[in-house]
Amino acid sequence: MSADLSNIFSEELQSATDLNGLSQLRVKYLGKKGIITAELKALSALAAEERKAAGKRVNDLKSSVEAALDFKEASLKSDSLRSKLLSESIDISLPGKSSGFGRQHPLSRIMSEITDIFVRMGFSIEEGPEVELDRYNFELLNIPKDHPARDMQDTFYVSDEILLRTHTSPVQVRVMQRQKPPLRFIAPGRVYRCDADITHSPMFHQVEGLMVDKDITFSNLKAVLRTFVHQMFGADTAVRFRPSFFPFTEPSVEIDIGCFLCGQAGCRVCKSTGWLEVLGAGMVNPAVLENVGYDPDEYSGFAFGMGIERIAMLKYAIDDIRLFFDNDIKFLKQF
Ligand code: FA5
Repeated sequence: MSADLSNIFSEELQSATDLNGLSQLRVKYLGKKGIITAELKALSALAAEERKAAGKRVNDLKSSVEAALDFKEASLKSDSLRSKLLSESIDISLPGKSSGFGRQHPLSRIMSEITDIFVRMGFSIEEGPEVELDRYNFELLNIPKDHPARDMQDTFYVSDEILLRTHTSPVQVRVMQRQKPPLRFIAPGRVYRCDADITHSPMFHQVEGLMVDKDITFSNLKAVLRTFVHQMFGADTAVRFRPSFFPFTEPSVEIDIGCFLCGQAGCRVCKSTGWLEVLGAGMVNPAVLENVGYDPDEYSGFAFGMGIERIAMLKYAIDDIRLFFDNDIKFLKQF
């Protein structure tokens, strides 16, 4: 009887081709009401002398059925894993998804080029607040209230005494108030003016520069700024110092460079003049030195200030300042 059962089980085991069928088979033979379970129960009805041999047969059968079921289950599981892996195989020849490389914004690049040049000439870097007091932005720079020079810089006021700085020049005053000469620093940063067209933005960047010591002369100003222009725009660039006016410098100059776009022949960018304006500068007005407690008979200095967007526009031949702030990836990718 057990030999028959064993054969029947073997056939059924062979025809179980998935885990579900196998589990039904396990219930059929070994479950509570299973065939082998029933045989085990039936042992108690046998006479004692038969029970031992019959018990051994049934138990052997039970063990071999269990072992066969476990073996088949393991092999079905590994088959299904194998076919799952095959069906999910990864094509490693497909190109990966590129996340793209970032790059520096053109204004940040120009800003670091400028700061690098001055740091190489021994200038340190200072900072000042963007929300500034009228006192520092104007008064201590020799621009009293109601002075017509205030019209040169259209100002965003927070209150009567507080404003968004219109230039980086207040950093001159702040540093001079807290340090004694010799001074040699630049102050890069954001500034704000109520001004907007294709060459003017309400927020833009400037780099201020100041050098104060005994015996600083206009020759020092010329040497430092000529060196800057040559390193920034090329050693052959023509430089011109043209008289100008700023209340905080006396004398004051605008520094023009020969237009490198047309080789000074005259073009749309230089408005046919052959020259491009890049910097404002001058000898620090003695009135400003006095305002910060320096003795103008003992100390003298020069200061300069430039617009970063303007320099970037010239260097990269960009004719609309708004392109810097639109953050259009097609524009930014070109630098
Ligand atoms: C000044 O701001 C002076 N503080 C510069 C200075 C410093 C002179 C130290 C002497 C000594 P000005 O107003 O010209 O100067 O501005 C300097 C530069 O800022 C300009 O040449 C221009 O390049 C840039 N600029 C001015 N307004 C804007 C604007 N709205 N958008 C973009 N750039 C601007």
